[in-house]
Amino acid sequence: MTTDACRTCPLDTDKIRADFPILAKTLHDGVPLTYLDNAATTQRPRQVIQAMVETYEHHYANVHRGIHWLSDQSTDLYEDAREKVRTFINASAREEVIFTTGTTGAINLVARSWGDANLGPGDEILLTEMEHHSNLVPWHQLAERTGAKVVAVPVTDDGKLDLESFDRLLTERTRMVAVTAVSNVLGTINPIEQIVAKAHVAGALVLIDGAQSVPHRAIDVEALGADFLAFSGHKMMGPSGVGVLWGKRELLEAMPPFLGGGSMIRRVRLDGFEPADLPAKFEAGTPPIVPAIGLGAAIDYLGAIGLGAVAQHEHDLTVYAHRVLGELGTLRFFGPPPEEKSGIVSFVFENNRPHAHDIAQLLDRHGVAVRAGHHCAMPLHKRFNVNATARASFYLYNTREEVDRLAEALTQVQQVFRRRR
Ligand code: C6P
Repeated sequence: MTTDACRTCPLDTDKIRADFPILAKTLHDGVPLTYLDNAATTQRPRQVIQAMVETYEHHYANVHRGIHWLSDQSTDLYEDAREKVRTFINASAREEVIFTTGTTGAINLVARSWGDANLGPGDEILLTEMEHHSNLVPWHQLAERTGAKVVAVPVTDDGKLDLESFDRLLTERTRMVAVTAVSNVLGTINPIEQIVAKAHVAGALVLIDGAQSVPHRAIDVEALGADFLAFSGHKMMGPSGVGVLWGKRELLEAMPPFLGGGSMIRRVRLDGFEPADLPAKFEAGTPPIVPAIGLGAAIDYLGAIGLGAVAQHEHDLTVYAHRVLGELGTLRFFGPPPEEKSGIVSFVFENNRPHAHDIAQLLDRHGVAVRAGHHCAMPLHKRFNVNATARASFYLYNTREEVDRLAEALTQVQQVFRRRR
């Protein structure tokens, strides 16, 4: 198998890879690490690691509490990070950017705060068959608490949303449409602009799960007009433990606080409390100070490279991966055609032998890291009649050589299993 030079890739992957110490790692017997598990979590460049080390070594204290200069420094850096997020997604105000623990934390915040206050029997939450459990379970829990109903838009055989069903299922009962911008299994890029427009005509709000899209393609929340957006720092080269909920100011202002504690109050009495203004109202307790600063550094890094170039690079790798893996002739792929999807390639061997978990384990011997399982999308796997898939997922530092290594390792996996039969 030979590697074609990527003609459309504007990214200098050699230069980028030099920023990521972990990518230079060799595993057992000097096998190089081929990290293709970026939909689960990405790696961090030195610039992000350094921003956090620098903070711990020189600027760290609790935020919004101290009167001392170290606390002022820490607070400034934390609030600078919020401003970087605001600019990155083009939100109109810093008050609309809430730091959470991740996508999961952000969606739970909306389901608990907005959901408990607004939904009741007869109301519907419209989501899709391709949702991650994080955009499914909080709505089920809300339905259990309030008597509202969860309704799901089906997925077509080629892994797209069935938009005719969406039109039919979106009714005057729909109060919230909760949809992922990009499927973490199929790589499907959903038409969120169209979904937002239709949902608003029907009088429903829209929450976009941006976990798999915000790190890879530019989003402009003002232009999109959605109501909420959730995403995670660790999927965009930031640290784990921090994520973002963006919400329209008037909605966030009307919502009751979710968690109670320090920082989220204006005044506390023994017989009650008054919540603080945004964004503090939704940031109870000591927030993820250094992770947020790390996320800000990741945004700087992404900004210097440009999300357009990142998306183009991943597109090239995805099309290339489908071509070379397709040459094996024995893989079943899931999702839309490679030209139409994000950098996620999920597959099984025909007849499911070897099983996805065995594939991942055997690939690991070749230093190739992929994920296998249901990827926290059980209903979607049921839809395609499999209980697990193997998944390769790309980011800006991946190369065609790494795709070749994956294909070569899969060829060997296939040979081992043929001999065993
Ligand atoms: N998907 C994957 O391997 P957290 O864990 O809160 O950072 O992100 C949750 C989440 C929500 N929505 C989508 C579409 C996701 O892909 C994820 C995380 C990882 O696919 C871990 S299960």
